[in-house]
Formats: sequence, C-alpha cells, structure tokens
Amino acid sequence: MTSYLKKIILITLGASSLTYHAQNNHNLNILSDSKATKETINLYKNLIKNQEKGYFFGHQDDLAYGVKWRYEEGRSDIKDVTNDYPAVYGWDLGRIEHKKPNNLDGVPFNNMKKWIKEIYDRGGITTISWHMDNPLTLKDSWDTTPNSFKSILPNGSKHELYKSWLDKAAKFLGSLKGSDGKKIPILYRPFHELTGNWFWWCKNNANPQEFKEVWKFTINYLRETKKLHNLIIVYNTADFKSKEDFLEYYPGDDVVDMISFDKYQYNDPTKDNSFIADTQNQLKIMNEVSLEHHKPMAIAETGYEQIPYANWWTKTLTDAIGNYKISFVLVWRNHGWQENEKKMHYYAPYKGQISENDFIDYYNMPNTFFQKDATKLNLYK
Ligand code: BMA
Repeated sequence: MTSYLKKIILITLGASSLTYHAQNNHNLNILSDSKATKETINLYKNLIKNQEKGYFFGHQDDLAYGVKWRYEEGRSDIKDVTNDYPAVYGWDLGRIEHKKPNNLDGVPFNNMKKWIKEIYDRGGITTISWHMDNPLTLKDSWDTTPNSFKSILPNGSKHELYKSWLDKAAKFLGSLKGSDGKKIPILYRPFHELTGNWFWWCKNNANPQEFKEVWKFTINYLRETKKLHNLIIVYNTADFKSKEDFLEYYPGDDVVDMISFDKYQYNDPTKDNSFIADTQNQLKIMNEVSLEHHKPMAIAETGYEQIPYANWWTKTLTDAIGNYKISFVLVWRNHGWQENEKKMHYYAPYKGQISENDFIDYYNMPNTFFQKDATKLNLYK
C-alpha cells in the first residue's frame, strides 16, 4: 500500500472516530440500561437537569423510625423539624437474602414496600443499599473472611447461592409499583463503600478484575435475566486520594449511572477542618471523573453522629459541598439509643435537638431540595 493510500485510510478512520465521539457527546448522560423505563429515564434526566439549581436532601429509614419514636404512620424526624419530608429516602435490603420479614435494622420489608410506593406517589426519590450477609460464612456484611468475595465469582463455590440471593432482591425490586401501576425507579447502590476494608466486598477482599467481574455479572443478571429496568446504578466508594484510587475498581460506564462516595464527620468541626477539606478534595476528584465519564455525582452517605455542633448544616455540610454540582446528599439513620454500644446513634435532627434551628435555615436555602420541591419538579415526567 502506498503511503498516500495509508494516509487516506488513517484520515478516514480518524474522521469516523471523531464522529463517534461527537455522537457520544451528543448522547451525554444516557442511562446505561438501554431498556430503562420511561419513568427511570425521566428521573435520571431530571436529577441531572436540577443539579444546576441545587441538590436533593435524603435520610435513611426516614419513615420507619426516629430518635424518639418507632413506626408511627406519616411521622419523620425531618418532618417534625421542617414540616416537610426529605426528597430522598434511603432503605437497605440486608436480610432479604434469607427471606426474613425484617431487614438488618428491623424494618419490615412489607412496610418498606408500602412506603416506597407512597414516596413515588408524592414524587420523592428512593435509594437502596444492601448490607448483604457474607455468602461464604453466612455471618454479617462486616465479616471479612478471606476469599468471601471470590466465592461469588461466576466459577466460585457460592455463585449459585449468590444468584439465589439476587433473585430475592430482584423480586422485591421488581414488585415496587406506584399507584399509576408503573415500576418505581430506584437508585440502586450495590457493594457500597468498596474502597474501605470493613465489608466482605471491600477492595482488600478482591482484586479490581474480580470486583468488576462480579459487578458486571450482577447488573447484567438483574437487567437481562430478572428483567429489571427501573434501576439507576450508583457506584459508591469510601475515602480515596486520587482519580486512580477512585476508579481502580470502577466496573465501566455501561454498568454505572451515577458516582458517589460516603464520608462522615468524626472530628470536632470547630477545631478541625479536615472533614470540609477532605470532602472538597474528593468532590474535586469525583467532579473530574463525572465530566469525563458523563455520570452525575452524589454524596450517598454522610453525617455527624448526634450532631453535637449546632451549625453543622449551614456551616460544615454546606461548606463541604461548596459549589460542586451534586444530585443528592443523604444522612444516615436516626436509630436513637444503641444499647450494645451504649450511645445515641442518629444523624438528622429531631424536635428539640441542638441543630434544629440551623437545619431549618438549611432547609430554607434555595439550593437544598426536600419533598415539596421534588413534588413540584415532577421528577418522573
Ligand atoms: C451502620 C449502623 C448500623 C446499621 C448499618 C446498616 O452504619 O447504622 O447500626 O446496622 O449501618 O444500616
């Protein structure tokens, strides 16, 4: 072949790859599931669109219990304080794998299902994590026995067991329907905090290739075999120091729709700025990934246990998020008194809690969206 001909071929190839990229750019932020339901696509688009104006506020187990109450219909600690519900409601599937009636924190799955319907009916958002028991030892999620993760690989000894657990979760996820008869879109956050070392699925228990293989298998199984097309897949890490760190276990744009990390406040924010500095640094890194991979981003779990600093909401959390465009932030559950640890365990204020007034100011900020905002924004249309 003459070098001239070669050049022509190269130019043509280059041009077609340029066209490909242009098309890709044109289709920015498309859900990874090409068969996603209309409501799921709409929610995803609306989450992205509204990022320009603000972010949705979430709370784990919000409707199930609060610091001083348990299972009172319609009640929520957030609502007691603001007269509004959060916009995002987090739930966990832990123990569904054993067909237990209640999840690992005692929340009955039947109630969870009913609440998820109510949430959807009023235009709120549901996100689901899964503190799945260890399939190798049958102990809990925090049991990091070596080789536990490898056992669920497609050729692993617990792969069939893992599939049977996915079947149970899929049945639940597929049964969630609104009053309009539509399947309810779910932000599904599997294998959360994967860069930690405390769950059996964390990175110390698997190499990147193994982790990615299981992730891909899981998402494809839920989509293709279980025919679930109401999922927005959320990739979620614990701490990370660099883009390489954040992406080392990233399974691919075709099996992820949103990227996120979990980050808690441990030190006294009046004496130590590290929560704000670290969160800002991680958001900076995640923002680069978000732009490069066209995936919106979130802080999927945060909080300061017992919120002992009265201005944590408008000062610390607000500064930690800064000007980054995130889809949502969620604070963890308001369990109340924890007998085994002899301490209070909660992350959202309740009536009379010292950060109550600050939380009302936070609620009133134009860029924090709660249920009433979400309802107005008509996220599923
Ligand atoms: C943890 C704590 C535990 C709980 C678990 C799963 O952070 O809140 O008490 O069992 O989350 O919800």
